[in-house]
Amino acid sequence: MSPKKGILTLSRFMFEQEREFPEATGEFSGLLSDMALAAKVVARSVNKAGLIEVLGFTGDENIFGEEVKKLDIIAFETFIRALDHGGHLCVMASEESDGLIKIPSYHEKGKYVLLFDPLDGSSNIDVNVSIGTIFSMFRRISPDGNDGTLEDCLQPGYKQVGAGYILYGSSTMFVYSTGTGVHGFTFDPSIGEFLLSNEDLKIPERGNMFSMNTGYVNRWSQGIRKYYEYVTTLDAKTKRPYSLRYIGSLVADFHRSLLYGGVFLYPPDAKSPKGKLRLMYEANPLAFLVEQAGGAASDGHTPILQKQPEEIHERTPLYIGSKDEVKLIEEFIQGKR
Ligand code: AHM
Ligand code: MG
Repeated sequence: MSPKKGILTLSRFMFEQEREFPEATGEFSGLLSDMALAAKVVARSVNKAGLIEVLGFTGDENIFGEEVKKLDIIAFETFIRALDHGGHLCVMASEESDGLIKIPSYHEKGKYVLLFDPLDGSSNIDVNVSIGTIFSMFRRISPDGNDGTLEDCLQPGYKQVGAGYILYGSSTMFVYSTGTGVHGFTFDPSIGEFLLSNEDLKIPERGNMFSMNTGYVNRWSQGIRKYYEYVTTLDAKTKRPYSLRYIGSLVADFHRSLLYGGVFLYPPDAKSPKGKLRLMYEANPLAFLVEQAGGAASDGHTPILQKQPEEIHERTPLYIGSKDEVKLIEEFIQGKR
């Protein structure tokens, strides 16, 4: 944090950024503020996750006579409740919902589109390991005033006007970009505010950490296996072997790569020929952030942000992190090494 600026809350930071753009209407900051409010509510539930069994199982009633829901459903509903009435959005889509999520008829329709994964890292939810929310925002292309459409949602990643994630870890962080750098805020529960902790994050161009599920090695293509062999071979000059770090929560693995450099890989494999991760609300928003931070994201052949989506829940291979590492992986995949 810049010492000149002192303590800055997320809302104050957005306000100051907006002042630099006289044409800004404040609508976008309004949307991000709603997002931050939902993040606080979800963080509160995540912090109580271990008590779900104490207070009642899913589908049961807890001691207060309320139905106990799974955390990912709580997160999904919380984001919708925080975002559907602000007048900023015309439509939403999410990993938790098959079709488009409409804004109720009695609420005003805004000019933005939101795609989100409310609680990513499902295998870590019940075991007290970091999980996250990921979000992507576009400007609508359909006429103002009406419901948003599928075309509004299916825009290529380079058209995002904002993206970010919330990391529910040892502390809760809100990291976002609106195209003017990547900024990170850490939640201080004692005052209920996100405070600027990482201004204008830049990812190192190289890194000697890699992050992938090496348990699947026998399902990978030859190119990916060769890359794995490369990073585990001893060579002091290129700082090999690399260190393996894999949490199994995309937001947490990405966050570490952003701060320390290195690369996260989720390749296609014999079981998931298109990879596992979703283009619209996992790969695209993180690709937007990493490029803003000076890094790169690719599917092995094409930059993630250049991919033309065909469906909301489309999957993509993902290689994301330090620029030089992503380039190296592309060379292995394309048989140039
Ligand atoms: P989810 O949407 O069901 O939570 O799956 C996505 C998660 C990512 O957070 C993570 O990178 C990946 O799945 C881990 O998958 P795997 O267990 O196959 O390594
Ligand atoms: Mg997910």
